[in-house]
Amino acid sequence: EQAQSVPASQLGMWTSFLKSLASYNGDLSSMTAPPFILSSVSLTEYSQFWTEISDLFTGPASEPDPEKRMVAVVKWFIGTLRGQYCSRSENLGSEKKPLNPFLGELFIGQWSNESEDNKTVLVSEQVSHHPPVTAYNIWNDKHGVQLQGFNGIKSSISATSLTITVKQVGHAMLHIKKFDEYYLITLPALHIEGLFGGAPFVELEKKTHIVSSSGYVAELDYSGRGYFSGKKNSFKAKIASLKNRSAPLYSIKGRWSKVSHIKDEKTGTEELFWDAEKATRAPLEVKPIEQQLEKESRKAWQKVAEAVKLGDYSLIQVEKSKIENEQRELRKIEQENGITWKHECFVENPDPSVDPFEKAYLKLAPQIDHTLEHIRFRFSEEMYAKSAYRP
Ligand code: CLR
Repeated sequence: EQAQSVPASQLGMWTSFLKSLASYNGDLSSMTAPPFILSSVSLTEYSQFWTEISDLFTGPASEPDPEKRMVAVVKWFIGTLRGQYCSRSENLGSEKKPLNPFLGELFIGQWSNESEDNKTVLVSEQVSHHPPVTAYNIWNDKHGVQLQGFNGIKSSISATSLTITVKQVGHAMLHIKKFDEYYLITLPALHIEGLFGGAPFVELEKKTHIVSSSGYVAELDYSGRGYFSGKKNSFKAKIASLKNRSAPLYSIKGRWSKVSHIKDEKTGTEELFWDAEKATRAPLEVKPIEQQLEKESRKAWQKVAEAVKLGDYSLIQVEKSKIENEQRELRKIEQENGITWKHECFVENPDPSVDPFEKAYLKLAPQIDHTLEHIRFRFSEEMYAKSAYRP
């Protein structure tokens, strides 16, 4: 079954790509891969998977009970996973190598839902290039919910099993205005299987947490199809009060890409938690490319994206180098003039006495033994208010 998904003309390239994994240098984005495995979408766009299911994102804000609110937050999080980790495989037949965003690249979009006052807006920015880090802020003012976070990856490769293992750096923070509550959300580790056959896909592993300023904690445990047992995309979760962590209030289990069930540990009753296949994930609306500014993702990558769609290897290289050279030139000019790059909407390592997200993070992180992120990015209302990129 080797490489059955690889177009015949790209088999040679695919084989050398697999061979090059053996001498992996730690930077996935720099590896030359054949066109069939390339995505025409930049990683700055991946932030949208957090809020494609609007009801789940805004739901917690209308839940008066803090315990049930925590359950609603966990449901929203589980609801995001299918989009985050399966959508390329579902829509394009396999996981793909995303475009590596340039410094300052912006991706802006919105879901207008049913009315103009009930919209969810997303601003995503590439805040670092070496190493690549994407930050985002997503909010719905009507419901008073705001999610911000950032992520990068650390990857390693097992040459013997031909698996890419990826740890995510970063975290997300949700704020619910009505209750002035913060939730710290950590990001799952993953690995990429199926490389040998040419149809890679993602599986999640290890644990993540969600911990709230209202005093609840959820521990989520991921597993996949093992050699002897287990099903793809499985997970188990426990929700407990921080005061009494050894006595879970709820337990959840099932498959995050399919169906899961929740059990109320007090009453013993069990019910459907989430059915990922029944949910509709709404695509976000993005300005037509002609109206976008140079730094906006789809505008900047337009030519590369077209070349990827054509599967034209040399055209992809030509168009990519144009962007890379332009970036190199920009960095050179900055250096010559002694200026440093300025982010459009995010602040690096903000002062917790002025940034409520940072303050909440510093309180919540120790509750789940989360190693403090070395560099943190937070959205700045002030910078955004001045930005030319506001929709
Ligand atoms: C980015 C942040 C999102 C969740 C997410 C989903 C899939 C991940 C992606 C993140 C980072 C880049 C990633 C991708 C799957 C494959 C891709 C690890 C974490 C790598 C760079 C591509 C490997 C190349 C093979 C497909 C050949 O919220």
